[in-house]
Amino acid sequence: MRVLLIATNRNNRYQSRLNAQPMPIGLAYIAGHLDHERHEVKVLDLMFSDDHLADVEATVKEFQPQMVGMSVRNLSNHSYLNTIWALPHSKEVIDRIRTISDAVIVCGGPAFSIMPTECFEYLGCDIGLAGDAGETFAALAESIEIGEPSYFDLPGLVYKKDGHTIRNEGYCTSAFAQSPRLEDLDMARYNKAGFGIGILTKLGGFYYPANASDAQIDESGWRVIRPIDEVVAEVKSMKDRFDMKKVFFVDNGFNLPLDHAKSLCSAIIEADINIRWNTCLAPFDCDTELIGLMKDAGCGLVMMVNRSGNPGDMGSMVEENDALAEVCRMCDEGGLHYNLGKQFGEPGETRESVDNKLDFLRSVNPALASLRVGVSVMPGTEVALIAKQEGLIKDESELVKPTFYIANEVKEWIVDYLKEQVQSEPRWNLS
Ligand code: B12
Repeated sequence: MRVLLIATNRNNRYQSRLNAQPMPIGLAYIAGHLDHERHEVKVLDLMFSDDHLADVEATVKEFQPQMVGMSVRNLSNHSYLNTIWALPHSKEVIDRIRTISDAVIVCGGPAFSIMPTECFEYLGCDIGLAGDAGETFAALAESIEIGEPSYFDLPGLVYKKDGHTIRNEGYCTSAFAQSPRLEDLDMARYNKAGFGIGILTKLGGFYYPANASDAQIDESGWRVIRPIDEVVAEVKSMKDRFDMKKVFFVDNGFNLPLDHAKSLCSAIIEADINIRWNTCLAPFDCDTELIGLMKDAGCGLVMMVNRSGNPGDMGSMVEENDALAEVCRMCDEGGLHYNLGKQFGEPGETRESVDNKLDFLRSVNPALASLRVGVSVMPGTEVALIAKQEGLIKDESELVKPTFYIANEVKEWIVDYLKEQVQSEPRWNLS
């Protein structure tokens, strides 16, 4: 069967400022799990297209796919000041394919998996798969090829039956036993794209998607945790194959658990790979030994995941800030650059808590501080619940569109105030 895989992401920024074109690693895993002896597979990545819809049309006309797999990465850019909703762009792609092809269109990806039913209905695809879908997409391709309708019981599947959208319980899960297939991507360009080419190390189930059921997370609390020797071997092989200078260890908390992080750094140092890398650091449970090892192993920059505590409860905010300040101090002393994110306008926010956050940012020394106006509300979160109670949304399904929560107490002045504050701080970015 002819299978066309499309990476639809065209966002090229992180926090609306830094150059970031993340290689579509999820789609590469999907391609890596397909049986290439059995199927003819083509990959179309829209990231660098000048005219993406024309490229879609030309590829579909020429390749005549019978099945199309589309990766939907971002719901939006989550910026209040310059909001870009990403889903309409994926919908446009589907609409264009429909005008020239009867292929079965299957959507998945990080954004899709956060709101599978809503994305399915908005996008108008034929099938959706929520979760890590390497093996499941491959199984679906086999079933579709032989015309077998038995796939309707797959976990995480979304489809239409008698005019109604049905979403099967759970999520697709993957053992990540196959490597991502990178040869169809423009690796030379991704090599220069900022942040580094993604290499999966581990992902925490607690963060993705916000409302994930336990089915997607194993007993250790991780969605994926790859063996250290496998990660090191992949870095080596990617460096040899693509002359890679920089990678991004895909992980929401590289330092968790601490022993694992130290072992990975030591293995990288021992293997003498000599590569620069970036990653995400959880702002707690860290020590100076790890920071030293990270630096020695080639780490250039860490992104700190935002955890503000509860602005309505000064105690919890001070606690979070103390833990974060401690990690920042370790990074400053160890010479490790870090980016920090802070949200303003959370539930309970007041003038005092805003000033407290600003004082905190002035007390540390990040390479870039991302100040974000409002909370971009995600389903299944506490803010979503409050947004509903306060009438900002009627139902969480509305969150398929960008929705920002800004506490009433600061709403009137927060944008002007923050704009004024960032003017004197060149390394602060407001979005
Ligand atoms: C690492 C990361 C980054 C790094 C990327 C670095 C790099 N070089 O790759 C950086 C820091 C740059 C980044 C930036 C941003 N990110 Co980010 N990022 C992540 C993170 C932690 C991991 C993504 C990843 O690589 N996963 C590993 C791969 C293997 O998994 P995957 O992509 O999900 O693919 C699997 C499934 O989704 C599925 N799948 C994928 N494609 C397809 C296709 C089909 C057909 C099917 C069936 C299935 C399928 O199967 C895959 C294999 O298992 C996720 C959160 C998370 N824990 O997942 C957020 C996440 C993807 N990011 C997100 C966002 C919002 C952003 C930003 C917009 C933030 C901002 N304010 O600027 C930017 C956008 C950047 C851009 N230009 O697009 C959101 C996207 C969804 C949303 N809420 O809108 C996520 C999900 C976080 C969240 N929970 O909100 N990010």
